[in-house]
Amino acid sequence: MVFLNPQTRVVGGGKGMRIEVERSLGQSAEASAREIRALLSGRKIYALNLISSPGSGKTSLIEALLGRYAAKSRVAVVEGDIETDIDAGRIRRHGVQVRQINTRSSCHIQPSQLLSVLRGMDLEQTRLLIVENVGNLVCPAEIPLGEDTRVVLLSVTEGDEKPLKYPLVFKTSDLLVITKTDLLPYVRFDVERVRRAARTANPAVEIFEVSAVTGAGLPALLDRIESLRAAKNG
Ligand SMILES: Nc1nc2c(ncn2[C@@H]2O[C@H](COP(=O)(O)OP(=O)(O)O)[C@@H](O)[C@H]2O)c(=O)[nH]1
Ligand SMILES: [Mg+2]
Repeated sequence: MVFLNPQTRVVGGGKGMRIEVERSLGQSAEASAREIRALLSGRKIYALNLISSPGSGKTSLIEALLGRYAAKSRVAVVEGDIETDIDAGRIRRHGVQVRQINTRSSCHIQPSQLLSVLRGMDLEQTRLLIVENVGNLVCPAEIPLGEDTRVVLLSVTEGDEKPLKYPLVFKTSDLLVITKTDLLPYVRFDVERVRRAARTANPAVEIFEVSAVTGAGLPALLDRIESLRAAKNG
């Protein structure tokens, strides 16, 4: 059986059959991202795209930030997972508007999926949109969703060489959040090595160290998100 990803089509037939990347669908992903950007700008919504491996602490970070966010009616969350609405259920408990996208065979949220979900949401009061992408350090980095700020998370249990092994996501992210710092005493993880590698990939990257368990570093991250949001939309 042949599985085709959504950006692939079969052209020709018989002996001459070949599989070709469908460029126009790639362009349509860009067009959807442009539409998302226009929709967000028109409504004065600032959007974060959270990217990391599965289990790095994306949902926990969103929950910890929501716990400190006074105006919950101003936040909306979109969860991306291959299957289940487990993460959306976790976020819903915090009293914010949330939608779940199940991507099934795709290792990242498609811009068209996000666009269609956003069109069905009540975004009247929303000023901050947090998108949790599918847990993957590779594919989501290749697909802009029209976000204002891309955030890559790396937990201290994943190894400090990851920025060297997966450079694209570190190169294209505006913020790097090193998570689970409460576990630093128990693992070999050289924070300075990660900082150096991340800055080599992207000299402008802003780096935060947080623990969703102890709350360390969360106020600084939240302040920065709020100042970036205000700088865009006032
Ligand atoms: N010790 C510790 N564990 C954490 C922290 N953040 C998340 N976790 C745990 O890491 C696991 C994965 O977290 P989750 O937020 O679901 O990660 P996601 O898959 O990236 O959304 C869960 O067992 C969390 O309880 C943290 O700051 N410290
Ligand atoms: Mg999650």
